Amino acid sequence: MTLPLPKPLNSKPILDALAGKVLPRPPVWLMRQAGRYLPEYRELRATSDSFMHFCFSPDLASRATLQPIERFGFDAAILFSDILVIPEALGQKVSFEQGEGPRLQPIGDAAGLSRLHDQIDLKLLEPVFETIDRVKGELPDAVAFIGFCGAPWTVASYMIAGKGTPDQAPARLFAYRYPELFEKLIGKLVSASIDYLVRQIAAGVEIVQIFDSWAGVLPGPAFRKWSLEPILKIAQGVKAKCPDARIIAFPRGVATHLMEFLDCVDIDALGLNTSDNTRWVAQYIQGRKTVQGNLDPLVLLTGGDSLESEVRRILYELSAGPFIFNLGHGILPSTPIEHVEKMLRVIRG
Ligand code: 1CP
Repeated sequence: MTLPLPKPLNSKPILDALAGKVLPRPPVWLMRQAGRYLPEYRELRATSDSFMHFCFSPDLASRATLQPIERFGFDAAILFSDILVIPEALGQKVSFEQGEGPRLQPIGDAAGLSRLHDQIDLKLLEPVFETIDRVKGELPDAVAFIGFCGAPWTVASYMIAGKGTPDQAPARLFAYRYPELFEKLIGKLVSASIDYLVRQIAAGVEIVQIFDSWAGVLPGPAFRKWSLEPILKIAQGVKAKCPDARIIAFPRGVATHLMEFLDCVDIDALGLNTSDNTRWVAQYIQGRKTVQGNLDPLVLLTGGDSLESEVRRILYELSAGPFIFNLGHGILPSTPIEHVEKMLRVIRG
């Protein structure tokens, strides 16, 4: 009888980087890597007239998840979905107007809040778990699978404004004026996010990323209460039920609060935003935590020599510590494919 050879600790470079290993070349994936800059995505998207329907179709969402892997061979796939499926599963209808972004019935007061379900309706999210199940059978061995949710503050900001805004003023006003009500909403989103992420992990993702895209608009005390603490609770809740799952947090634009965030929140990697100082990160953060980031999406869009020199600079400054190459925010829809190819050539050497 021949015994199977023992497997290496991790056959996936991203899991090694998340375990704190420094690799000869960093693994790479891109935020929003499945999306409108890909012609094959635009073609697939055109087969469905509603974005939410697309997200809730396991056939379409699984194909969209796999497209950037097939084209570029990234080191991770990210589930194709949206952070706003949580409000939908809490009973707040979400739609996407062509070219205008999300639309929800805004929550302005206690009555609006009381219309939400007490708990997330996981049955409604069954197609998302089905998408995960389909994708995991298709991924190459070395490619990791990332699930995600929006952090409570970012999701709440869309639930309150009913749409995207430049500075989340409606949610900030709501939180300052009605802190008890806001706390209820955040508490509901914390529980919903834990339940949702645990189910994603049970369905087959190995890593979850928590996007707090709007953390950077909050002053210190509000940042602690509405961004840091809820993410801390989600990380604890997920790790309590799924100790092997890996967590990446992306508290975007929080500048000097990063250190406090790391002191408090138990995560496996920190997502850097475009303006985070990579030399400071190398000196003060990478000794204790894997980082992910942070090429400016506008540099990727620009291409040419500035792309090459920025990719080289980031590699030079962050490759001595545990590191996953990514953008500092999502890829822009007008980014040329050749620029992504060029970026990968520079990273892969
Ligand atoms: O028709 C379309 O193609 C709509 C465009 C689109 C796409 C491709 C939206 C609408 N969402 C998505 C997918 C998506 N969204 C993914 C999975 C794909 C991937 O990453 O490859 C993820 C992780 C998200 C996350 C998301 N949605 C965030 C957090 C990350 C970030 O970019 O800050 C946020 C804030 C959203 C809300 C949202 N969804 C879509 C849009 C246009 C927006 C932003 C709205 C606004 O602020 O105006």
